[in-house]
Amino acid sequence: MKRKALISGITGQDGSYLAESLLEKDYEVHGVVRRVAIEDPEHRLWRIKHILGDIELHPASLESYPSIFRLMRAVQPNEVYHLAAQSFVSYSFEDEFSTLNTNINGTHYMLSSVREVASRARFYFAGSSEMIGEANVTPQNELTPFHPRSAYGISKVAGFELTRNYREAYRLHASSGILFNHESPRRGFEFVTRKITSHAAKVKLGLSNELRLGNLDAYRDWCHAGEYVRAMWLMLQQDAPDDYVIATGEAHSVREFLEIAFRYVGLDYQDYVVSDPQLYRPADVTLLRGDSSKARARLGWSYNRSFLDLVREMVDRDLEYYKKA
Ligand code: NDP
Ligand code: GDR
Repeated sequence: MKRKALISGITGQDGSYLAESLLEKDYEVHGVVRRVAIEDPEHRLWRIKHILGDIELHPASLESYPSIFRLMRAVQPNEVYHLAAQSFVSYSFEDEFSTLNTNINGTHYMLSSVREVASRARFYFAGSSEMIGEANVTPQNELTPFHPRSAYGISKVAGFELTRNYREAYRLHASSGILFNHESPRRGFEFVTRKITSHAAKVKLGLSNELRLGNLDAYRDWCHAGEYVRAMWLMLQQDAPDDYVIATGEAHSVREFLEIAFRYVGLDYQDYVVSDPQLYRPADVTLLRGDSSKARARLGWSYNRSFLDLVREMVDRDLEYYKKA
């Protein structure tokens, strides 16, 4: 019989890559989506348009325990990947309340439903390097103390602790990935990498002549999202649940990303970038660089794409996108 996976956040960047990868492994793939997504597939399902015939989507609300509970009971998944979240750190400063509600309660509802009606299912929680936040050591690993710098980071710490508590108290096979930044041509336009690559493409094509940005001196450990969904799956294939840092071990600044993207299309970013004080966060994270030795040793996880290739792939795809637009 096919193994069944249930993915929350299947319409997002990671959810779309994970769904593809599970289909390749011959899973029956189910996705939790907002009702509005089903009503507006053109805009809301663009990342999974090409696999819609192969997956089953279920409308449910992360804000409603009964809707998650009923879905879990009906699907009876073998594996649950809880990726849905208000994932934009900047927005969490504008609305702490909805970020905390969605990210903490949504995770709690998923865990509690698994415990009540699918307790043999294996559970993955999408933790983040934003839980580590302003670290006192570099590189950061599973033992680095958490010092989140936003409501988003705080909500992920709560989700991480809930997941650990369900593992310890109720013996759920529940694991968390502490994933560092990962990007791709499917990244949302609000995140800095896609904002940069889309503007590099637009400037090159004469569709824009300005890019407004905030802090260019933050360092992030950036990888391709396609590489990270494999790590999520590997975590759920282990006999025992655990928590793993997934990172490349390389950090680059926003400024370096910007320089490379603009240089790739033959331009100097300094001619187009405007510093916008509104885009600086009340508290930012200065330097994230992860140490994923544990994942390499225990999961056999490794990655094989370079930072330069990631930037170039994103710019290339944005050039194609805006040429067609
Ligand atoms: P995206 O922002 O691309 O996707 C988020 C997903 O969550 C979408 O499917 C979105 O649905 C869904 N969602 C958001 N709010 C709600 C809500 N209120 N109710 C139901 N669904 C909701 O994120 P990524 O794919 O990049 O990230 C996946 C997960 O991994 C997130 O939890 C994120 O916080 C975490 N993470 C991401 C990292 C990264 O670098 N990408 C690094 C570390 C952790 P809709 O399409 O309808 O809005
Ligand atoms: P991040 O990603 O906060 O690391 O969270 P983001 O791309 O939003 O910011 C990275 C860094 O760039 C700086 N920055 C800007 N950021 C945005 N979005 N827009 C700008 O104009 C801009 N100018 C400078 C930021 O200040 C920051 O330092 C991502 C998300 O995917 C989270 O869900 C995930 O948990 C973490 O990565 C790991």
